Amino acid sequence: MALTDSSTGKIIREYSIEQLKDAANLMRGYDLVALCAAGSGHAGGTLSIMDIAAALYLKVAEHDPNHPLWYGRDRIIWSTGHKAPSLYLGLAFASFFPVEEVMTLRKLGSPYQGHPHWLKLPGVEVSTGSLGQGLSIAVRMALAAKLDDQKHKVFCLMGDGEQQEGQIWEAAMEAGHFHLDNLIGIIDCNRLQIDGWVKDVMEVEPLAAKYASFGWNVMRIDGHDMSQIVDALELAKEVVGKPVVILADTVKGKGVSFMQDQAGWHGKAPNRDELDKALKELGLNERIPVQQLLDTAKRYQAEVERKLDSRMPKFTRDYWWNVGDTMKVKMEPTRKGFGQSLAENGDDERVVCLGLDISGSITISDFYTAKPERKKRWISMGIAEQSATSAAAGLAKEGKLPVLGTYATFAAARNLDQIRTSVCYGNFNVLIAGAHGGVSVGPDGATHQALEDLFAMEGLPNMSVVVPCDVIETRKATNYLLLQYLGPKYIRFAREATPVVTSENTPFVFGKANVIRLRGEAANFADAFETKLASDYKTEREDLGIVACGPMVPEAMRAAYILKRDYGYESRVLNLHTLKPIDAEAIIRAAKDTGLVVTAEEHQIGALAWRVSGILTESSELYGLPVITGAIGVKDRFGDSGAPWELIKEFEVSAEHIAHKALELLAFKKKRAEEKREERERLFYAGMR
Ligand SMILES: Cc1ncc(C[n+]2csc(CCOP(=O)(O)OP(=O)(O)O)c2C)c(N)n1
Repeated sequence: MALTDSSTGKIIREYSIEQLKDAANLMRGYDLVALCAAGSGHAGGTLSIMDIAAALYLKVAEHDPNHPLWYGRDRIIWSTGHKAPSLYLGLAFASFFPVEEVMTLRKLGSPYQGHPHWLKLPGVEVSTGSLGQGLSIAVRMALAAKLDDQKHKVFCLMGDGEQQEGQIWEAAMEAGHFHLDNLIGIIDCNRLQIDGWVKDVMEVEPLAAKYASFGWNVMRIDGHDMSQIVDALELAKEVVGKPVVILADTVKGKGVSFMQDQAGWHGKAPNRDELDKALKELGLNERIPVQQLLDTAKRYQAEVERKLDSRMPKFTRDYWWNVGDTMKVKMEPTRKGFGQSLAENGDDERVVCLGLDISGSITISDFYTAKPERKKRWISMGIAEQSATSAAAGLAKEGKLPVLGTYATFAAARNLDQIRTSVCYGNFNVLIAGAHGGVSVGPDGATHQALEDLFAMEGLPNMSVVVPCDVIETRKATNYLLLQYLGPKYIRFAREATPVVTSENTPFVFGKANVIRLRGEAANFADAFETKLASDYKTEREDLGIVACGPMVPEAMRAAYILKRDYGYESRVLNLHTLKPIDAEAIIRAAKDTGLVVTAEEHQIGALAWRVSGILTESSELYGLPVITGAIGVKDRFGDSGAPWELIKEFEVSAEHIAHKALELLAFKKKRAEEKREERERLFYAGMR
């Protein structure tokens, strides 16, 4: 069967093998145009899985583009979420929506998110992106079909690197246990993952023997031979009494010579030249209206920017980073500081680093890059955050100083119970790096944006939490946590280039906040400010305090600049780089001295705001004193694809939003002071009478 009209049962379009091959080739071309327009994404894996996507969406799966939720449809679970464009193109070619729309891929507000989101796009069955979860969902959907006596099939697409996730094997065991013959797993065996060859990162083979031992029927095919793909899928539908897994041998980057078998093309998009070259190789340069498609993407993007800018709070001039002639700032990725520290301190024989298949990107591999002899203290774990966390506890128990890191959401949420029980309860000396924190992974979208990690990390007994504000502070914080601090520790930093606002001389004392004060304009933004340890700072009777951590520190500084230049207000910016243990004294003093505190966090509101309010409400020094508070942060919503700086605007966490909130509260503070003065006068005159 294939594309079906669900009301009549008639086939909408029948594809021949030749037509499927051609469709897959065209889909590869559109994929590369969409990635080029997005400026990011995953070329390698989308190309390797495209023949399977074409066979499934155009020929094998029974579904109806006009009724995406038709109950009798086959379900396709896209567990390998980063290959979302192949899924989108499968649906587009099956006429669920026009292919031109896919060109808005990875842009703010687009239904074509970096990772698939079923609530945004008809035809997408479930939301994925955190690897290893799809098969469990598919198992339950297959069981649900059995419960309801339904005949439809559930397909689940996975990667071979993805097989390293332990959850896959729980699901594999369940499917075998329940004899789910309506479940068909397909593994895109392109033999590569991010850190290199799967066999070197963490061997998963022999997959056939493993699945067979869990009671699955196993088929192995050439994943680029269209006849073999279609035959295997059709055959799989006929198997009785067992789930089926199709191991499809593929080539990452298939079809484009310079992308084939190259790990470097895993998470990369072609530029315009590379796109033209690739399309030529695919024989598509005459068949795809490239410029027209890129223009569609450009128009969408222009509208995104126009809308965002129209919603921004306005001031006397544009204060955005590096727009003016003065107050220029240097930008550098915060993550580099982490790698620099590991490179500097890695000679200590106790240091052991654990790789989680994102090593270059988060800079943890800098530990051994210049010193290959350290490789013996490098443990590649594969995509296995839970096991790696408990493994780190084991290393710490034996006197090592283990470091592990990945996307903050997989470093602090995927493995939360392991952090809680293996690491924190045992009070082990494990350094966990929540890399690519907050909105800094932009176009990857909600599944990859850690906006909740700090809640859990702060809430764990024994855990210390540091959120440095720039590349230099990240290096200093890592130095301290790695070699001097004993116990469970979490450091969170960003992926993107962010403003460098500290220097070698800026104090960094674990657990102690810094006060940052604007001292006038300067050619360089950082030079316009003076920074002192909060405990060394004497009040200057400022109008407000802005308490910030991480990338919100530079934003808070810029807000202080806006408030001073446009309104004459003085702000005391507190850089609260250590969230736990928190510098309560610095917060209480800021509240007492100014009477107005705004918190700023690149996180769901609360990791910082609620801790600060907790301190303010509990402090006996503040009993009876009026303190006005406001909070800037993400307002209880999931993330979205978009450029990181766009997301700063979208989530309303920019300096402009901090300044706007501060002005609202300052007006309130002024009004209250006015009312108090009038009350005092009234009482005075009443006393005279
Ligand atoms: C739980 C989780 N950990 C890490 C990642 C980051 N990540 C995205 S793709 C990828 C490699 C996947 O390898 P594989 O399954 O072989 O896919 P392919 O190489 O075919 O793209 C990783 C580690 C993720 N998305 N989810």
